[in-house]
Amino acid sequence: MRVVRATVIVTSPGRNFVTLKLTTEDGITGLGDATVNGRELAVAAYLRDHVCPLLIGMDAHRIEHIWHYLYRGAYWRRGPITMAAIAAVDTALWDIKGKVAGLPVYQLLGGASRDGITVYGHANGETVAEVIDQVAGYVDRGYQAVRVQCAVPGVAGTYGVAKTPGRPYEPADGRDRPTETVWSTERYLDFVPGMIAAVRNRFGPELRLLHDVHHRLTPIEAARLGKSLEPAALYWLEDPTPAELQDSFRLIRRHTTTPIAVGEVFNTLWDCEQLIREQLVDFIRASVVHAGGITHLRRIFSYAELYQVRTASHGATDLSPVCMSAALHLDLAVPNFGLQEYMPHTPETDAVFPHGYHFADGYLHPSEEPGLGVEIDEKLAARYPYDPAYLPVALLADGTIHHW
Ligand code: EZ4
Ligand code: CO
Repeated sequence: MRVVRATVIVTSPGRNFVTLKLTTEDGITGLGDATVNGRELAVAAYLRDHVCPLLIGMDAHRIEHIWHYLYRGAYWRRGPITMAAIAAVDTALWDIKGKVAGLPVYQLLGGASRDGITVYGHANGETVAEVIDQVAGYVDRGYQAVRVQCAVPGVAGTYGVAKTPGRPYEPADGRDRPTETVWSTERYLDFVPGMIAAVRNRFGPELRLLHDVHHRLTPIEAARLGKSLEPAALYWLEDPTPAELQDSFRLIRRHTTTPIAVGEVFNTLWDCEQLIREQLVDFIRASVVHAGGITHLRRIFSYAELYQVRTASHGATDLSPVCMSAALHLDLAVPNFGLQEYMPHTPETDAVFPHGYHFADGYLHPSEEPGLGVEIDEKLAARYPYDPAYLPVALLADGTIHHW
């Protein structure tokens, strides 16, 4: 079953998405997400110029072989652009295999290990009262887990707080250059424990509460925060410190039992091998699009399972509905599923990517259609041309570049 066409579709129905579409000689199509927020055209070029020509004539059934052909065959390994491109090919091939088999992809991965995918929503308030209101809204809609972020008084443009209420907040909105936000570790560390304690007191012990630090702290500051949050019994504290230096997490572990989730920017198993093997994290946040597709993410999850590390795939709105569909099939199948991030896309995005996954009573359910159960409306996609956008940068008061 030869691949006869490989096309890259860049569309911006509210934000930019890069999608790979493969077509086989019998007219079967498969989709893969290749979006790297703020660097979209680099992946589009990597695919168009270097990968699509190689795929023509290849046997679409040889998923594992093609993965290694693109990984080993490039010589230059890893990195977000390479791995997002490989992910898109891999995801599209799983989609095709499912359609050929007449089965949803989770059936090809071993079948359902659970009845539905527990997801968490995002509460992002300007004030603690607003955060509590938003959490209450999620609880009313049946969510069992909520990530809580709140504007820190005196810190303009705190990560995770929407500029326009109700709009997805990852603000890849700097058109010519990144917008600049300020950061104060002192104000943040002073404010966050009280904010989270207030939410915990209001909602009781059962609701899973999460908080994302977005790599802003040093290891010892992260240790202090983890310790101060212990009474609130977080489900996880996310990205407490940058993970390039993995020994940092040994230091955090020495001081706190607050569970740690890391990995939304990871590209391969080699980015988290030590973190998992030394049990320095509790949840691994790698995603289908940024960690080499279903084939490689499954490998990461299997490795994590050996060490009782659970899955927690990144699912922000800069990952397209194609990635979300793929994530749900994997989430349903793996034994060590933990929790899936879920931010609904805008109606414009949903219209460009019609999909069968749906939310009911706190759970997401993948489509039962053969393959991934997501398509792309190319005519509609063409009405939303690429729109340059950058993620913000964060500066300290003296102008030093900090981690955003
Ligand atoms: O800032 O996806 O947990 N979610 C996150 C996201 C990231 C964006 C970056 O593109 O940290 O909101
Ligand atoms: Co995050």
